[in-house]
Amino acid sequence: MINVLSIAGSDPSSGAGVQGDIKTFTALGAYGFSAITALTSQNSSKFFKSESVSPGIIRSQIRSIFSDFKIDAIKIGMVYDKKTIKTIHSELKNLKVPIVLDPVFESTTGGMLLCADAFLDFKKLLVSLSYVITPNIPEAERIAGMKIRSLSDTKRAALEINSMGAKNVIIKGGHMQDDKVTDILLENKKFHIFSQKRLLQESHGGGCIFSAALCVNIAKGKSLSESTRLAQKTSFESIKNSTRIGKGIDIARQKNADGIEVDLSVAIKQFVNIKGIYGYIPEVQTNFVFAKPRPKSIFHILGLEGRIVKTGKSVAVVGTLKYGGSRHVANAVLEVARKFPTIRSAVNIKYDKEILKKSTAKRFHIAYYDRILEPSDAKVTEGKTISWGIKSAIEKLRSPPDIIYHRGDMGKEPMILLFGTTPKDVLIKIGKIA
Ligand code: PXL
Repeated sequence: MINVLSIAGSDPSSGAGVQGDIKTFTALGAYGFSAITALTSQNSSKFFKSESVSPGIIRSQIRSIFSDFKIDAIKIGMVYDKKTIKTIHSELKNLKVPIVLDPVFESTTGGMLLCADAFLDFKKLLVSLSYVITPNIPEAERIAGMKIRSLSDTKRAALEINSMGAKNVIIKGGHMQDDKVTDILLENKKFHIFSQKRLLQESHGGGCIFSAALCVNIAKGKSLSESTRLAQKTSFESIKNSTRIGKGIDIARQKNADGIEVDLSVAIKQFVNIKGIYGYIPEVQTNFVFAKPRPKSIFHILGLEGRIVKTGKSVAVVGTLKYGGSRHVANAVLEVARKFPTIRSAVNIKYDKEILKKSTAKRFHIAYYDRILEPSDAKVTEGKTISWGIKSAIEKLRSPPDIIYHRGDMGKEPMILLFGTTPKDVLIKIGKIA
């Protein structure tokens, strides 16, 4: 499970604020917690009132969460006044959890979300606490204290905000006069540019959805640039999907994420965090896949377009999840699923006799093929080798395999493939042998 916390204001129309964040977290497959900093009264036409929650109960909400749950990432939204900022700062300053700071100063309907006299504390105490800050252009202008008229101004503002202590900076380009929307990410002194078609509709909640989606993707262990790309995609789709629910402005609506993507990315994060897992990564590195029910081709199978790679005594995920992203492991699952449709997930690990011994002790169902017996026409066709091998390994099986291995061939590394019904099932099996 991925756990994320929103520290933000209540929006009774549920488009933005804590309610909007919980919807985004849920749509992306995370569990959403909340600590409410302020109450607002607003609807799709008008912003009426707001008031802050007392420091004592804000502190108590945050402590009640951290004393029980393991939080993977935090999003901070509306913080309203000085005492709220001071409370949040003192509660979070010693935590190691990544913080996404969404600087919200004013709502689309004109409501004040940060008091004028709290701005300096906001900069001093919260900007410096953030792993990444996500202003739009007017917010970035205010924080950096400069006008932004061009992409090079945007980059200068990002560098300025970075120098104020925000570890990484995303400036959302929606307010720039341009046919496209260009968001920029400043990460480790390097810029990444993300362009997207401009949508013409105005809606309530799109900015909150961006930062909440960013928060979930960071919590899932994705890289910051991949998290930014996905957050842009999620907010674009939500704005496109916005609905006129009330009499005023449309409200942005999150669409449920692909459950296969959620399950596999959570499992990959857990996999790379297994102690000593680097010892199980083969020379050709590792892929982890999850298929849709009854896959007909590798394009029905989600896998890394890239690999889980060993870097010394740790492992890192390189590349992104895509249908068709894996060939080798995906073709293996495709072949097993033809005969045993309950099998939809697999990972490849280093060949090791000890692992096979342990697997036997755990009563795993183990199958084997010999690459040396492979007909030469299979060898020359890319992707056929694995299909041939898996077919020959499962030919006589009456129940699904847990493991299929081969001992290699001239210049071919031996390999173990571990299968399961879901990525979680695969992880449980790894837990029994690793
Ligand atoms: O979208 C920014 C935002 C954040 N938090 C709350 C809000 C709004 C915008 O209306 O109401 C509580």
